[in-house]
Amino acid sequence: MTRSFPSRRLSVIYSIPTPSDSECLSGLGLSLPQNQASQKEMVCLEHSFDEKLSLCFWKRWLLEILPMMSLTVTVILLVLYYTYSPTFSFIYVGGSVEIPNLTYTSDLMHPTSRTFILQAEAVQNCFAELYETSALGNYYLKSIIAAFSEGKNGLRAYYWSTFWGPQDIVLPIKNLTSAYQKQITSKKTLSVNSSAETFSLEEDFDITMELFVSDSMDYDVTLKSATDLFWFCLPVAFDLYAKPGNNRTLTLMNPKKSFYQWRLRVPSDYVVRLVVVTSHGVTPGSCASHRLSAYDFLLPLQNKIITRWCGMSGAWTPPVIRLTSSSNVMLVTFSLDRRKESNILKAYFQAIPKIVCGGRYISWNGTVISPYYPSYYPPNIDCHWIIRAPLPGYRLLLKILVIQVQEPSPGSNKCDKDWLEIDGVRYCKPIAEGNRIKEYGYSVTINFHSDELVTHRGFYVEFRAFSHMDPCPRQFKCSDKTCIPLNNKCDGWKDCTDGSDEVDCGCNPAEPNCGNRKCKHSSRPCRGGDSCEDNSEEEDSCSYKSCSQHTYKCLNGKCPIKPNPECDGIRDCADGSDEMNCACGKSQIKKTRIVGGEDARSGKWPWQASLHLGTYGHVCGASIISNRWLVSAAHCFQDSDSIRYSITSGWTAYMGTRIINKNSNNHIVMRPIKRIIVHPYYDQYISDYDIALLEMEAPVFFNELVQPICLPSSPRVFIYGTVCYVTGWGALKENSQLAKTLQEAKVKIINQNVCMKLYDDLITSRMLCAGNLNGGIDACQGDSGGPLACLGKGNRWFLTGIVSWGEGCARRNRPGVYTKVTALYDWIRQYTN
Ligand code: 4AZ
Repeated sequence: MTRSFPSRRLSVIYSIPTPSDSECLSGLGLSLPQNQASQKEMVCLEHSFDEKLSLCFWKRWLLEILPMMSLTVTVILLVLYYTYSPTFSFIYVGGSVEIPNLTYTSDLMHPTSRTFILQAEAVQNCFAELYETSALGNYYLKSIIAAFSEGKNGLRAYYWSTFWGPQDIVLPIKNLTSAYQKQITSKKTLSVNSSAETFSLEEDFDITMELFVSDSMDYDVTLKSATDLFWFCLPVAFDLYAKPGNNRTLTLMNPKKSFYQWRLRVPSDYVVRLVVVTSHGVTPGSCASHRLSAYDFLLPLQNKIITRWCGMSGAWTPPVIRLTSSSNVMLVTFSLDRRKESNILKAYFQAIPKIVCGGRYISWNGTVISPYYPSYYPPNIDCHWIIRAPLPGYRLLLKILVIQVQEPSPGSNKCDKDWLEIDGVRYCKPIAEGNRIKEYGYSVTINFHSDELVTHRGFYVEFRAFSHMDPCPRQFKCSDKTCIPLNNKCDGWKDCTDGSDEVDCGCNPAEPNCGNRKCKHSSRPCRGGDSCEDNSEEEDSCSYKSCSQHTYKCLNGKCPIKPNPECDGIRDCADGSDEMNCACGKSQIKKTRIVGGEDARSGKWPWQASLHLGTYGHVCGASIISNRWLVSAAHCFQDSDSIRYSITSGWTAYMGTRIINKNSNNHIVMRPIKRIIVHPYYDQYISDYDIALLEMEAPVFFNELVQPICLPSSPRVFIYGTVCYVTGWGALKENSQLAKTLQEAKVKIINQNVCMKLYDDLITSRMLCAGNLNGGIDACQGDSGGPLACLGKGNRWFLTGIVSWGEGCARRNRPGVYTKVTALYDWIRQYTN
């Protein structure tokens, strides 16, 4: 069937304007199903062959009479058409139907597969039969099945139906389609037989339909393909499926086309989580040239957008963003300006179990968060919580720490789209610091609603019970009347902003407390150096237990009972092997940022190296672990579009330096890098195994400013509260300049489970988190590869972590993530022993 249509008529809202001078328009004239593109080529060829034959026979007639006749007829038709016809335009509607009794198979994921084509034809014919025999039959053009997915009870098909008609048929189309839900249910079987397979819609199948309108931003390319008019400029489409536990990647590096789409699917009882790691080229700003959109559907429908980033290409990198769908599918579209360089998209998706939100809490304190926080909450969700104080007489205090939800419609003051509702009051806009805390009664009701469009990070609310007689029940009351968990009292860390949790800990100022409610007795040091009063220090130096992967093993094969026995100044192994190879980790200070840190004193961190690349200067940090080897982060050596970071030549390590680019110091040591060994399992998308070993061209000679740090062996444990410092010349704040003087910052090791929650399960067993959950102190850009050094019992520093990643720098609840050195000890030793 060949049809051509005037292309200049536009339509609104439900109809999609036909682009008039798109490059795709040239060559228009035939309309065939998307999956019959090759057939179209054949038709074109046959036409030109026929024309050649006809030319000989009808030459005169064709040249003289026919042009005159056809011109006259065309003019008459055009006059009649424009005089009498109402304004017609294309009307596209998209939706999905679920067909029970049919199962989704992997073949149905690929539009070019035979299974897909046959199954799609069966459903398309069903639509055609229904619409063509309806009152709107004259306007109906065709239906196209664009995709299939696993439905709740069968097969879900995603369709576009195209009409050509006046605007006033939009409403009837909607009504008709709703009516079809019932009609299709009682329809006769539609089957497609082929020699190999039979696809049929059962006689009593139950179809559920949804009717939507296409998203005008992404319609142009997607619909072009869907409606076949523009088959020759099909978007590049990827169909992906992730099983639970798998991460599937979506990557584009300097793409050659200008429109890409990914149809993401997971099993029907899961939802899709999309993690966008990098999207260079997509910045805040205009949507005209670049946009990255995610839809809660497999078609680009305007009322199914979860989120969209727009803009011009540039250096802006959004933080890692996580989005969640409300069902088992998501469509991601990336539209870009090919003329701009360095367009990059790095993302992956995974199947995550659907959560049931809401519940009842009876608790002294706790948190209520939006579903999947800090991932974007899914569209179309309602949650209901009831919180109650544990005892009568107590009231609840709620603090809204984060609220980022879809804001109301322009001009509306009411929260009419997404909202958090606490005791009947709706919140949907940012709240001023002073208005975040409110007192409620004995119990409080919290509701959360998200509509089907546009989602954000959501909300994070802390609650605690209190009474005026007992302001901090089961908690410690700081002098400024804030409450902190009892465990944080005298743990060696200032948790109250005024530090009142670390006074009255039974230690005098000269003997500061060292955690576990113990004091550091400088006057009565434990054997091997100043340390905390800890019975383990006084243990029988040669008591052993049975060995396991969690125990330290002496060279003689025995395993001391004592945790972390190596290099603590005490001979715990009878063969003394725990104290061999301990010429490391000693600070050599003679006299006496990172974000939120301070200038380091000269010689305090003698293992810190600065890695320079050619003329770029300082790029990453590293740690000296022996006279030939440095340890750094694998991500420092990943090539970019314009810079070959992976090539050894060009890299130089500077050691014994405190102020960058200042060569006045005689102790400064420079060594070219001879070999870069990136961990073979390094995963650039999630920064797993983010470690690299660098072999120096020539060995270094140690001096007071150049020393190796101790490597902690695999069984070593760094308990919460261990004193750790991160050091480097990285940015002093997010997106700002590098530091000139080496910065140091004291950070806390953060519990792995807590960090997993904060980072949405992105923390693997090769990572550890450290920082301050209140924000303000952290590593930052340029610190990567540098050391997180923790003090061991023998007053030696151990390389506990390697600066790897984190969301921004020094943000609240976004601690720094480090490569966990103990997890990779054997790999390091394999090369560097
Ligand atoms: C970086 O880009 C980087 N806040 C390093 C550390 C952190 C963030 C970014 C942690 O090198």
